[in-house]
Amino acid sequence: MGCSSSKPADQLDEPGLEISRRLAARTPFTVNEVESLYELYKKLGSSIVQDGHIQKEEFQYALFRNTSKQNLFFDRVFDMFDVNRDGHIEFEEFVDSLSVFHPRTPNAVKIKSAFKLYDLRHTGYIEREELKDMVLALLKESDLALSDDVVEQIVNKTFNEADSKSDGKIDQEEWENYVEKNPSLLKNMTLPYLMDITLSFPSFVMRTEADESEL
Ligand SMILES: [Ca+2]
Ligand SMILES: [Ca+2]
Ligand SMILES: [Ca+2]
Repeated sequence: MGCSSSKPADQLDEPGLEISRRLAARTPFTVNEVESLYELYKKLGSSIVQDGHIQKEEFQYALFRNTSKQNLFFDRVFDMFDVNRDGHIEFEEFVDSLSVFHPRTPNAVKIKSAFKLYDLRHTGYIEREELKDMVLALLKESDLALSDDVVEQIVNKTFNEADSKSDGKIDQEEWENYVEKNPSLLKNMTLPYLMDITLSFPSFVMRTEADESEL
C-alpha cells in the first residue's frame, strides 16, 4: 500500500473494508470503531496542514490545544505513534498506537510501551536522568511546583526501588516488576473513552469545537 500520496483530506480514500478489517483483527477496536477513528483521523489530519496525514503540530494541537509548548512527554508520544519515523502519523499508525491505550489491551503491552516512552534516548534502559526528566515534565504538565529537593527525593526513591539489580539503570524486566508493584504508573496508558469509540468520539469532537469557540 502506497503512503507517499499527499492528497487534500477531502480527496483521501476511505481506508477500505479490507484495511478496516485488518486493523480490527489486530486491535480491540471493531470495524465500525475503526471507521469512526478514520473520521477523527481525517479531522485531526487536516486541522493545520491539509494533506490528510497527522503532522506533529496537529497532533500536539489535538492533545494540548496549542502548537508551541515544548513538552518532553509529548515528543515521546509522537515518536511512539510515528512508527516508521517519517514525521507524520498515517492512519494505520494512528489506530495501532491508540489501541495501546484501549482499556481491553493487556497490561503487558502497556508496560512495554510505557518503558519505550520513558527510555527517552532509546538506549534500551531507563537511566536516572531520563526518569528525572520525565518526572519534571509530568509535574510541569500538572502545574505542580515542587522544590528541587523534593523532586530529587522522588526520583531517588523511585529509581532505587525500580533498579533492583543496582546497576544504575532500569532494564525491561526491572521495569515490569516495578510496575506490577505500582500499577498506578499505568494510569496514563489507558484512555477510558476508547472503550466505546463510536459513541464517545462524536461528543468528544463536538466538545472540542465548543471549547474553541469559547476562546
Ligand atoms: Ca509515520
Ligand atoms: Ca535510556
Ligand atoms: Ca538495573
